[in-house]
Amino acid sequence: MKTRAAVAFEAKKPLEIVEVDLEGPRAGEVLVEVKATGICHTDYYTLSGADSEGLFPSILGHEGAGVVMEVGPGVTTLKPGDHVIPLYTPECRECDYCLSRKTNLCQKIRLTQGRGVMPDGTSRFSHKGKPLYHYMGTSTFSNHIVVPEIALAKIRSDAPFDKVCYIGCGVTTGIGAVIWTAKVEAGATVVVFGLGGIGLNVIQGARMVGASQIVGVDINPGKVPLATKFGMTHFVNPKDVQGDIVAHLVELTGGGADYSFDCTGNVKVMRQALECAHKGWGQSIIIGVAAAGEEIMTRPFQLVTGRVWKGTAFGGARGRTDVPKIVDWYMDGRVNIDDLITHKLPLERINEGFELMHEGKSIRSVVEF
Ligand code: NAD
Ligand code: DAO
Ligand code: ZN
Ligand code: ZN
Repeated sequence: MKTRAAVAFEAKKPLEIVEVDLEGPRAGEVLVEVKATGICHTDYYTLSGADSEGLFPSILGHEGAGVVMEVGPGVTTLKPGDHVIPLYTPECRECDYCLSRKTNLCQKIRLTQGRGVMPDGTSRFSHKGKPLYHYMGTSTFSNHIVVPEIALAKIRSDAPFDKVCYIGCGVTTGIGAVIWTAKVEAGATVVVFGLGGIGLNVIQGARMVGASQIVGVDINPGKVPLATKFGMTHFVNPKDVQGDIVAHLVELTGGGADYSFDCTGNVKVMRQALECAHKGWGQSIIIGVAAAGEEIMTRPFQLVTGRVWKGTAFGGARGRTDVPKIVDWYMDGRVNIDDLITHKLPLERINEGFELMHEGKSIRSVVEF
């Protein structure tokens, strides 16, 4: 079939809206009509060329929601008409990783997904007879996509696509980092570095679990009103701190944070996040994705004295199991997504979404097909 997509023909160049060819689903695969997609910082990171694993030409996008149109042979858990969220972290429920119950990093299709192709090693997308790479197994900047069954979470049919698409990455990553990776408990002190599309969801996760102090740290004070609405109790702009930011945060939290989160992708900030964690028990969770080749650093004594450094992908969520729960939390009014969708754009204006993000003017831009 033909479909419309925003294609990344080259790094550092604007996306081009073109008609592409899409082959139908093969065994274990599903054809989905994407109704809406968010634009995440990670799409920008890949388009910028900073992602050493970025492949071009490709169709980016990994934060979508849509409807199943057709299923390939052997698909048993989905049928045409089902509403779904594509998962860049699939959940096969049978690989060693899934069965371990210790991680959400299902490895069933990891190799081919990383190579920009479907599990059989080929692409379903092409343009003028030349294959286009898939991206993160999702490619939600295309109006239609083919995705493995294990990379689709079935969700309730009354959830609005233009909001719940954000659960495909940002919402789940932020809230999940709090509840599944860090397991923050009621009464805890939390410091969140970076109050963008991820950090604000960390803040709302911390409020959901009853954290007593939620400190937001950002160099852009324009983030304060929304962060406060989402549960931030204290704001620190590193540019306004005289002296050492870590010492300032340790003092503000009465000895250090029980939990800190990096939502910037800056390795210097990651170090600050680790070192402002409480001696003896503080945990610091890296969410931000640093540029290729970057390394984190601290004095080992920081760990010897009990601080714990962790990372999280997709908030530790097992997508097919956990994503439908977050959709329910949104529909029940327990999770606020509406205030984070700051811009809506048609596909033709998708590049404006990247500009808004780059200029710090948006939290989430959502493209509706
Ligand atoms: P964003 O651009 O919306 O937000 C980043 C925020 O960090 C901005 O508000 C910015 O002002 C702030 N910031 C920048 N430098 C800072 C500094 N030195 N100190 C304090 N604040 C600073 O980005 P986002 O969409 O929220 O994504 C955040 C990071 O999370 C990115 O690196 C993204 O790639 C990553 N990410 C990771 C996962 C995962 O599963 N681990 C999932 C999605 C996104
Ligand atoms: O190696 O098994 C694996 C999974 C790697 C992919 C995890 C991606 C999470 C971080 C990227 C940001 C997502 C938008
Ligand atoms: Zn993302
Ligand atoms: Zn698996």
